[in-house]
Amino acid sequence: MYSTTQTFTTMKKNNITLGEFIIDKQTEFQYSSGELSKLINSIRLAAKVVNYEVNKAGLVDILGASDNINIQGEQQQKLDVYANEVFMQALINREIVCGIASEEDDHYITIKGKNNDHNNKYVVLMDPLDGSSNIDVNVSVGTIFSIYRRISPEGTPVQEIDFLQKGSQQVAAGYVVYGTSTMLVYTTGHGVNGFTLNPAIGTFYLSHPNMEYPKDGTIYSINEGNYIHFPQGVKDYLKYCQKEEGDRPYTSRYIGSLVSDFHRNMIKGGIYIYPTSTKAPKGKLRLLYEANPMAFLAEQAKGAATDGYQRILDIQPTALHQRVPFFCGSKNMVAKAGEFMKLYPQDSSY
Ligand code: AHM
Ligand code: MG
Repeated sequence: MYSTTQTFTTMKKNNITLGEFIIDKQTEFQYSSGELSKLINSIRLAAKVVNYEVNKAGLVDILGASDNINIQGEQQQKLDVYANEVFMQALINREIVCGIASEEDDHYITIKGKNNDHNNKYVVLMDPLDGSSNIDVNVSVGTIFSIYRRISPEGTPVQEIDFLQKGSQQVAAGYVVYGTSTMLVYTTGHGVNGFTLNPAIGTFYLSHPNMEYPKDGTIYSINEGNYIHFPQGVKDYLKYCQKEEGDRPYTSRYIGSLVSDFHRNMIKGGIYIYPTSTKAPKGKLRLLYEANPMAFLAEQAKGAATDGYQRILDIQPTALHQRVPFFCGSKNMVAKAGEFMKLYPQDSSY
């Protein structure tokens, strides 16, 4: 039983809100004009709005597919469309970015600044609601975001090259997981911090400071239903995971929501793999909206992310909706999977 004083001390210690944290950390940014802080604040706001909607998804007529088909030919769920609009609006209204690219939209959009100019410095890339197959069935989904400084001259409209930067150029990235509790986890290149939403008052609190992957893990996350379509290196690695030796066999855990699988593996230690396959020769995940932000977070959390051969963050993007195979997780596990991959030539179709 805590005494009144103890309870008070404990609450005080844990009481840092995301808003306070953002202000505290503002000086860590290379160019500390406050714009990046405002940007993360607007993502915080949008996350709360989407969280509210996700949580009552079963109560209103919002479930089910909408009529739109996105650029990858996939049917968008209503909630995907809604989340896309909320994040877009939150960023557009604050007039702090010069452009946004979304997994749900075919093209990037150009945004003017406060004085109807093109002076804003940042671009945002996002997957507003990832894990769409889980929306209708009350399983965790997530939002993923990625932020870069533009490379085209300020004062001119944003260009495609601003979005096609290597992942290593990201200035911030993060995700929101709408799970048993809702968390916002992000990095600005100084480690990874996680904030849990108190839904009663709509405030995110710092609950997971300095998140780090265990160096090793015992969880592997992959859609094994695709096994026969996987490259031989992946098949061999899976057999290695299942072999009885040392701390193996590993446990298989696969939610089918990247954000949730990543989040669990970062906390417990594990590897997430979405490889190429004969069904999806380039993999399924998008380099810009999914792999790059998660890879930045993984490295900041002392984990690793590769395409099976090379570091994700070193890949030069060539198209907005480019796909990439993705191996992400505890450092030693990603390295081990890479050893198996390297025994076979890299698939030339990728
Ligand atoms: P989405 O952007 O259409 O939701 O697809 C990405 C999702 C990831 O969150 C998840 O890990 C993966 O697709 C699951 O794919 P699959 O159902 O093929 O295993
Ligand atoms: Mg997605």
